[in-house]
Amino acid sequence: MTHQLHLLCREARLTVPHGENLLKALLDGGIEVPHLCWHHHLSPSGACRLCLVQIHGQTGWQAACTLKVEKDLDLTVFSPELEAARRRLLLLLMSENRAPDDPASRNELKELADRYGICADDIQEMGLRSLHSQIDRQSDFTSPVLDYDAARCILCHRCLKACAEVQGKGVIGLMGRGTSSWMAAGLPDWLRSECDGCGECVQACPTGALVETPHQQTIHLARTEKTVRTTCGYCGVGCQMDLLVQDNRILRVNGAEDLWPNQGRLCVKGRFGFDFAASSDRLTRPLLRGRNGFEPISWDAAITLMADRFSRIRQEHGASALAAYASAKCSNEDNYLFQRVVRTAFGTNNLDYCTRLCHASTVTAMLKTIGDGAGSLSIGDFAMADCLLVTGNNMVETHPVTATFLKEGRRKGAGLIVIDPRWTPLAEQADVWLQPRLGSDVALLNGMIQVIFDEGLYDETFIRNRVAGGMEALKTLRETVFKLSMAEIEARTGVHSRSIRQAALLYGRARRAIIATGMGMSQQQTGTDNVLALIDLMLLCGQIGKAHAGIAPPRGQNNVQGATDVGVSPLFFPGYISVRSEDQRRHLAQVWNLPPEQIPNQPGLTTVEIAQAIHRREIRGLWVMGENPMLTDPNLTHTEAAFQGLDFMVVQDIFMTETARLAHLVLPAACFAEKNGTVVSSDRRVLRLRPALSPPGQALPDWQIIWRLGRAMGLTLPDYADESDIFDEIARVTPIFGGLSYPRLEHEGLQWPCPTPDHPGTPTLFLEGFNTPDGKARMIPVEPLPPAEVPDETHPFLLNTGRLLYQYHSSTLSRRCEPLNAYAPEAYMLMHPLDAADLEIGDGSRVRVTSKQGTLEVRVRLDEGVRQKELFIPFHYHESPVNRLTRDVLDPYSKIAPLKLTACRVEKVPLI
Ligand SMILES: Nc1nc2c(c(=O)[nH]1)N[C@H]1C(S)=C(S)[C@@H](COP(=O)(O)OP(=O)(O)OC[C@H]3O[C@@H](n4cnc5c(=O)[nH]c(N)nc54)[C@H](O)[C@@H]3O)O[C@H]1N2
Ligand SMILES: Nc1nc2c(c(=O)[nH]1)N[C@H]1C(S)=C(S)[C@@H](COP(=O)(O)OP(=O)(O)OC[C@H]3O[C@@H](n4cnc5c(=O)[nH]c(N)nc54)[C@H](O)[C@@H]3O)O[C@H]1N2
Ligand code: SF4
Ligand code: SF4
Ligand SMILES: [Mo]
Repeated sequence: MTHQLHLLCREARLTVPHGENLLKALLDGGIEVPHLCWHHHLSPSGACRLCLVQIHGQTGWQAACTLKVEKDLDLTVFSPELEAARRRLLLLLMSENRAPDDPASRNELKELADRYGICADDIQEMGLRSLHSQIDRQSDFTSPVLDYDAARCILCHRCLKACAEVQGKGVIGLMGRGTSSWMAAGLPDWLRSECDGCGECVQACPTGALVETPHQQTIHLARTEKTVRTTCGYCGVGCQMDLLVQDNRILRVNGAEDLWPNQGRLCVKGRFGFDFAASSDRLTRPLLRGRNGFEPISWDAAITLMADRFSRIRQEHGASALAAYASAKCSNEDNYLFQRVVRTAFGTNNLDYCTRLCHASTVTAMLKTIGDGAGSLSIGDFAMADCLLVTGNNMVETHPVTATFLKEGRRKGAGLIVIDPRWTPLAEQADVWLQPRLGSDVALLNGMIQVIFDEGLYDETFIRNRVAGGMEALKTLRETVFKLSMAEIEARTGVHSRSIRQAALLYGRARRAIIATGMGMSQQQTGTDNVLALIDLMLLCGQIGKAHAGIAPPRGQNNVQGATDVGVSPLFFPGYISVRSEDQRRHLAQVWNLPPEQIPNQPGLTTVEIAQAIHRREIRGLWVMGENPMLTDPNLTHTEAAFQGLDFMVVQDIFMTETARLAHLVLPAACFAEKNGTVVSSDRRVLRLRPALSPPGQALPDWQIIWRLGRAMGLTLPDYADESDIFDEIARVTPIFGGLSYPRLEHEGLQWPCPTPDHPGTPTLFLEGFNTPDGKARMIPVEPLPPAEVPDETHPFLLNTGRLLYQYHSSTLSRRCEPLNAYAPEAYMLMHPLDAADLEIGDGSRVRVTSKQGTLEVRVRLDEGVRQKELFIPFHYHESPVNRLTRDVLDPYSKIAPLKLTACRVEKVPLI
């Protein structure tokens, strides 16, 4: 239903949907109604009253932002009286504003004052200034990332609402009373509050009362060179952002309003984690390792050397003696060209990347059951579902912007189940937090499935219509899950059956439930089984194949989704087509202009298998683009020995990493902010990267390095004019990208599959059928295996590893950003206070942690959020390299390593 707004003052008419906010309707209709406290992402407060309107037939004036359009209205927005009232209100607000102009921040109040021709004398005449200067409103300059200057604050409440309503944090409150009140982040100050530094409040502030601390003194809006819209270079949420550039440096980042996937929201890394790009540590020239360390060489010499050495290894030992790691930090264009060159110049499918240590088991289980390994839904669905099950995923810290949508859903009443052996910030908000023993998820999930059977909560129609085998499959599942009694499940998981039941009922009774599954589930020796059990639960309850329901494995790196989409895989060509497909091999050969035989058609080795094959001297040459396995691969001592034995190793990175130090040749690449290209987010959205900076020194965009090598190794690669040419080639050989092109992605991303130029993209997968040959899903029942790693007398603890909000993987980027380090400067190990008491270890003391694989030292943090006899260490810190401890035995199906489960002992380090 729509209504008519008749603006008597303008002789204008607007047609407006029923229930629309009146101010928004007027603004959308091009009527420039003055306003300060209102923002279309926030609930209206009517605090500034500048948007006063007169509605005919009603007495008095009303703030348009507080009204909904529920019938046709005749109204006046501009009249001499209304304008005079606005001017008075502005004078009052200006009189509270005592700070000088700030060249670094936009000031909407000042802009309005200018519009109304208000000058300093006018304010003086009000006689209010002296009164306000006596009021004690407290500023706060303690946060590492923001300053609050009370003298600029007009109490519009936008920051408070942004923190509470958009980010779901509720850190900011109002202190004091009346005109002497001010905004504060808890007690005693911003630094020691719950604020996590996301900066949403800064972005919302209309007057510059809240500003970013970093670079505040340098930014000069009038001197800003450009603002560049691009995609965040950290995690797989894919936030759209505007980089403000001055003197070839990024000085500020804002979320791009009204675009998916983030709708203007950012987290602390996206907003404050950019200084690495300008770091003086950046690699600027190709470097060759000689007797006296690394020496600079020319690009031509570097490429010739690389081509010669890799070609020689291939001639002497065969194509399978070469291998390559691609990068989820690089664009689709980089990765596509990388796999093309590795397949055709190296001649091998020994081609993998960090996804193998990440969601490999999730993807394997999803491919087996529903035929597609990508998230089935869109990020906005987290705010639309009525039940959210988050398992093995610390979403608030690792996908912070996705978590804001989840919290929005929660505020609308969605149930929340969290499954994690360790406390996470989301556990606090959950209806049920199940805290199973590390590695006991199959038993736990089978317990939940038992409850669904007992209560008859399964979706028979869905099972009959959409699951292969129908009711027979249901029977098999029932037989399998009931093999263990609930008492045995309690004993294995350490979770009370009452909680298992509560969680199962919440999920089983939901109308639209979403599962988010993360590393706790996938990085296990039984990773594939874990996710199979989870999918059994989902299929049993029919919670996929409809809107606002399904499974979302929040993808990790900024382009981990895209890298496999475009063919970085030992198993798949671009578009998830098997390397054994002769049809696709022929099609690729035609596009790549070479004989089909030049494209290898046998599966290659995976990441950890490659390291193991290097150890056996079966692989002798390795090209690493944008990965740092010397901190991130399991069992580092083994990996290190392997890499040291290589005949030739090239590392292409933006910094001299732990891995680069072992290389023969190090190549300098451009970083995300210096690149043109595309990436794919967790929800299959193909998004643009745009260059904001020029690369330092001789550093080059990755694809150009790859192209040069390919040519030097004898390939006839096209003379791509730019990245969009490469993208067009990707679209030709990748059916799910078939309808995409740079012009279509210019404004906003599109979600694959998008097979034709007129296809609108696909927000929800499987509405019609699954990606299996018969369109039906497979239920694959699993029984819990006996744990492969059990604590014993010598190694009585189980170690869990993972992430912190402020650091990112091997921290090559995040530790070069001061604001992030200010929050998380050093490594620590979480240990239960009772375990610490047994070992007489105090909070903050240093300990040595030893597994069968290796040892490290770290400081202890006592924490009741871990179970007794379990430990947690983040893997971001090279001083305490967790992967010295972890194992490299593999899940047989996905080849993932059990990074979340290592038996260890803990000893006090004697004080010297
Ligand atoms: N700040 C930050 N954000 C990141 C990253 C980063 O390095 N820093 N990395 C990105 C990448 S690549 C990825 S893959 C994602 C990963 O994001 P997440 O999946 O959230 O990754 P983790 O923190 O490694 O592990 C998640 C949780 O699994 C739990 N867990 C451990 N063992 C078990 C178990 O046996 N069962 C269950 N149910 N849970 C268990 C851990 O306690 C932990 O809370 O994050 C991305 N985002
Ligand atoms: N113990 C333990 N180990 C883990 C995990 C865990 O939870 N626990 N998680 C695993 C997971 S999920 C993942 S994804 C992996 C991550 O493992 P990695 O991918 O090895 O981790 P990063 O530190 O992100 O490495 C990326 C590298 O790319 C470089 N880089 C950044 N941008 C560019 C660019 O544009 N071009 C080039 N050429 N280089 C660039 C960075 O400097 C950095 O050296 O770690 C895994 N290892
Ligand atoms: S920075 Fe983020 S968490 Fe901190 S007060 Fe502002 S909105 Fe809230
Ligand atoms: S949530 Fe991820 S993509 Fe978004 S700003 Fe944070 S790190 Fe960047
Ligand atoms: Mo990852």
